Amino acid sequence: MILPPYKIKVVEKINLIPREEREKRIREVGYNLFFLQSQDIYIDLLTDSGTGAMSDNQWAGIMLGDESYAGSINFKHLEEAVKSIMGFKYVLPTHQGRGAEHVLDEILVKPCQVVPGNMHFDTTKAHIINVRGRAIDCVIEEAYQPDTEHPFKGNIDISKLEGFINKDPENIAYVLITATCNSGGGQPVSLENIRQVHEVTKKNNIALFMDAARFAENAFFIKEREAGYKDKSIQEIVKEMMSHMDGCTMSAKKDAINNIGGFIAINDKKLYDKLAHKTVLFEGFITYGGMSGRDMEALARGLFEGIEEDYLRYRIGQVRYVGEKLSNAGIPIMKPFGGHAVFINGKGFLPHIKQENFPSQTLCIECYIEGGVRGVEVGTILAGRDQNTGKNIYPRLDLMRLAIPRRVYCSEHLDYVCEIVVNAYKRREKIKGFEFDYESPTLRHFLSTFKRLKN
Ligand code: P71
Repeated sequence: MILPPYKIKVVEKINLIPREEREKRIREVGYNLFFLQSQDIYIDLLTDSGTGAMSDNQWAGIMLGDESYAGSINFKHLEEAVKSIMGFKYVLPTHQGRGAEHVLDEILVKPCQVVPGNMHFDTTKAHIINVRGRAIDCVIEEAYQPDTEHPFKGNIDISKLEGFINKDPENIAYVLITATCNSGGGQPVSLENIRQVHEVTKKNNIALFMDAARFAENAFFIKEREAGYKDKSIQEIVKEMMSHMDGCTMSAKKDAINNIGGFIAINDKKLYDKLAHKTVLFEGFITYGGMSGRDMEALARGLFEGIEEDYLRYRIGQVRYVGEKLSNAGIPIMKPFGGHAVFINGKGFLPHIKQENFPSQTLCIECYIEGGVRGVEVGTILAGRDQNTGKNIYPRLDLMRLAIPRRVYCSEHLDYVCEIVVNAYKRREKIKGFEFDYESPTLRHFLSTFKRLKN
């Protein structure tokens, strides 16, 4: 048994509303789980982003917020934390991860340029497209096979990457490694792969960045799974990962266990000056970037807590616990289990529902009705339409994600979640799919609504 390395000091009441009420609420919001009120949800596994429980140490830091417009001491603490943990020279704060993406892409991506990566997250891709670039996924083939066991399904396929680069090296804006790879199921990237990607980018004089939202969970997997890293500390592994990067973007709402925040960290002073200008324009002055002083203090402290090995072992252990329980009950899930979430294969769970009728969204709706559990679709709705043809994209992975917030739920909560999924599985043959009632034009999972099919 892995023991939790913390105890509970503050609690938040949760409540399970009756089934008829849940059926009514979800119908009223057009079967879009983003539109539910949080009081209508019992266990919320929509995201692990900004939903973690802060420590007493972080809350104490909140009281030390220095809200000066310029020169806040909390920014100094944030800068020191990033420098000491990741080893980069310059830090620019942003309001959250997509703020960092916006600032970086405004400078690095010219129209028609390409950003290859393992598998870009949807906001990352949307920001590349926003500046008229192209986001290309070069993840290894195993990433698309839900049942194949591979220790580093987030790895980049080096020959695919070289293929793109060799076509027109001048047209590559930069290469991005997302660690862990969220869209691929929270799967890690190995240090060997990071080194190989770096060799390719160095040879071609291309910048290499990391989307570091879950960098600490990635480092934990390297320690566990990669030869030669068993006896290294998480801190040492993180330093080695980042030593291959020109910089990173970070959504601090994940591995920094903060409720809001983000940053860009880089080594190059000239690039820093350009990015600083855009930061002021879009996010705020360079010593706050859209965060309050107290947020920056909690973030600086959370970064250190997020790389503690006993915390990571327990956290990733919780995800594994849910994964194993569901798998043992015969539920089709992505393997190996990710760092922050368990991904259920919607097409495998509801094989009678066509992909155009959103099997994974249907599964999310049914788990809410069954027990007030909220997950999120990472499938056809999220994938949207092709930029050129306007046709629906049918992704090879059509999944329901159960993201586990950090330090929030106990084993009993997780047992309950598994019970609810299994109950839905038992009545799966009677479950009907959905179609759009309103289709939102971009990032359509947020704002679209749905109708249930009659037959
Ligand atoms: C996640 C999120 C947040 C989210 C996004 C869309 C719908 C629901 C929840 C955000 C990420 C991420 C990676 C790898 C950048 C961002 C953007 N993930 N990179 O997984 O996972 O960061 O949310 O702070 O702007 O639930 P941001």
